[in-house]
Amino acid sequence: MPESIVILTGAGVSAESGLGTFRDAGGIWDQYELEDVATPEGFARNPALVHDFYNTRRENAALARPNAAHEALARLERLLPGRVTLITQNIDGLHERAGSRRLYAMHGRVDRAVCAACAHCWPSPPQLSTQTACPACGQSTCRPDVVWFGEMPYHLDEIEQALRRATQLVVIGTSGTVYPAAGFVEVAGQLGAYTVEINLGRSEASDAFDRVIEGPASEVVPAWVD
Ligand code: BJW
Repeated sequence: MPESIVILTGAGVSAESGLGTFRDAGGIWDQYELEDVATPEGFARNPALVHDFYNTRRENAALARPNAAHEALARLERLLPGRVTLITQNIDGLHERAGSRRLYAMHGRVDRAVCAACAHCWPSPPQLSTQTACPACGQSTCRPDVVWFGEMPYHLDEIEQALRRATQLVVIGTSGTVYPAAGFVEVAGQLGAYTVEINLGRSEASDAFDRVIEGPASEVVPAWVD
């Protein structure tokens, strides 16, 4: 079977670019209630709060730079054409900016907006608000194009295909607590893939992996790639 490497990344891969993780001490969920800012119900209750939250994160993402881990993963894709698929839970766009192209952003992109009325999707202005009009239908029902709890992640069919083909699954910088991504190690492992976790420390999912490499992504990922 030809080698097919699937990589899943989470917030930890962007931590050394200065973007906060969610569940580490002092992380995003220590500052905000996730029910308020990352659910459709929270957005319905207080859209201004949710817009503020994502406007700040959009600005932080735009100011951030890809780090050595993002760059190494883009290099791996160029070294093994057609054999590397990157799945990210991150909305920050740093993998794309590092040069990754075979990429599925399963939780969306903070630099895109979507209209809740007509589903039109377009590059977000720096500040979205309850006044922003959809360029297609004119309604002021815009939201960031990200996936909240209770919503269906993007590209699940393509991701399932990639997991079925995978000979190796490498999971980098994610706590393994949010589904369906948290279940990918079981799916790929049951289908015979060799599974590797790269994380600062052990995660809730570590026991499910064939190999666990502990350390900062910006050091461990380039060492694993090269
Ligand atoms: C480093 C590092 C360094 C730090 N180097 N490492 C029970 C069973 C199954 C499912 C459910 C269930 N109950 C509820 C559900 C569904 C729910 C869910 O999973 N809930 C759980 C909390 C239990 N999931 C959903 O609702 C999803 N949709 C869904 O399931 O649809 C139905 C469906 C059915 C069947 C098939 C498929 C689908 C949608 C989930 C949407 C998540 N959205 C968020 C926010 C939106 C985007 C945004 O604002 O950014 O996505 S939540 C947040 O968590 C964000 C992240 O992408 C996601 C994962 O976080 P991540 O990346 O793992 O970050 P952290 O902070 O948790 O971890 C960071 C890690 O990095 C740590 O381990 C550190 O150690 C490490 N680290 N520095 C290396 N330098």
